Amino acid sequence: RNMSIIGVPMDLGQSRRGVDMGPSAIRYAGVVEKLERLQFDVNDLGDITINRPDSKNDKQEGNLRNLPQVAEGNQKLAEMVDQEIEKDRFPLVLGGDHSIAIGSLAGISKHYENLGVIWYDAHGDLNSGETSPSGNIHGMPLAVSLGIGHEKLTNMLDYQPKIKPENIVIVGARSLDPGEKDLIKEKGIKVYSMHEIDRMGMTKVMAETIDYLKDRTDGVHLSLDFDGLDPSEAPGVGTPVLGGMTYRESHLAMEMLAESDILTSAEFVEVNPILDDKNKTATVAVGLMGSLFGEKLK
Ligand code: DIR
Ligand code: MN
Ligand code: MN
Ligand code: MN
Repeated sequence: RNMSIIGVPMDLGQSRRGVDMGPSAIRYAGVVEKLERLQFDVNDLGDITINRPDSKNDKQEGNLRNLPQVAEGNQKLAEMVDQEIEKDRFPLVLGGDHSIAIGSLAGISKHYENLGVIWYDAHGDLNSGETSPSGNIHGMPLAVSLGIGHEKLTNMLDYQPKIKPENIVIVGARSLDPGEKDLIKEKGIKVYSMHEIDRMGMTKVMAETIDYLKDRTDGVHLSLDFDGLDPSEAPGVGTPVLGGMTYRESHLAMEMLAESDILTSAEFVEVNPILDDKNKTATVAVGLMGSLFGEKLK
């Protein structure tokens, strides 16, 4: 199988420096070697250039920090992802903060009638300028992909919405803002919070997720935010939340996805080597990619 790696050194969707070095940290942890050992034809396309704002013009344009630069970076990513799918290559996107899901989904979703999305995250990322407590765009990409938010983001590649609410499954949520909870209710978005993971176990959560998406979608994107994992096992993240999914639960989830063979694209985001413990989080990332791409099956 053919795979293209795209690095996105984006840190403008949130407030802590260092997450722009996520792609380097994941490469350093051996992502290319791992995937080649799994018999992928890997093309590492390097990093997209992210232009930084020249002055401290924060929170311009309706509570959206760094909107022009975030939009520009995501536009480039969307075009690149689109091209790789066109060439029949599996896009593997390395973040960067989670705002880059805006570009990934814009590029991917053109190719599917009913794209499914698994949002593996402590957060819902369902805010807009109106509901966001922070003004950080990394808390908004799922809403943007539903067509909710600033039109510079929602209308990327000139179509919207990118995804339908019934094709989303959020896994691992434990920190949702009031506006996000309202939107989840209003749209009937499927959420397995930590409560359900504790009660049902990860096996049942993933089995249900896969069953649910298999029937209704024609492609599935995995968007994995490392703060979905417990900070004791993935400390290198900008917004850690206690009580997350374990290393083992996460491997199990990836292995079940590998067995199901439903994935058509993936992104791994929010690895921040500056906040990490000896590149532990990037190392976990490469381990999880091994499981996701069939290490156990080969
Ligand atoms: C919070 C944090 N809900 C916000 N979001 C994060 O700023 O909108 N998402 N950290 O991953
Ligand atoms: Mn195309
Ligand atoms: Mn996120
Ligand atoms: Mn998160």
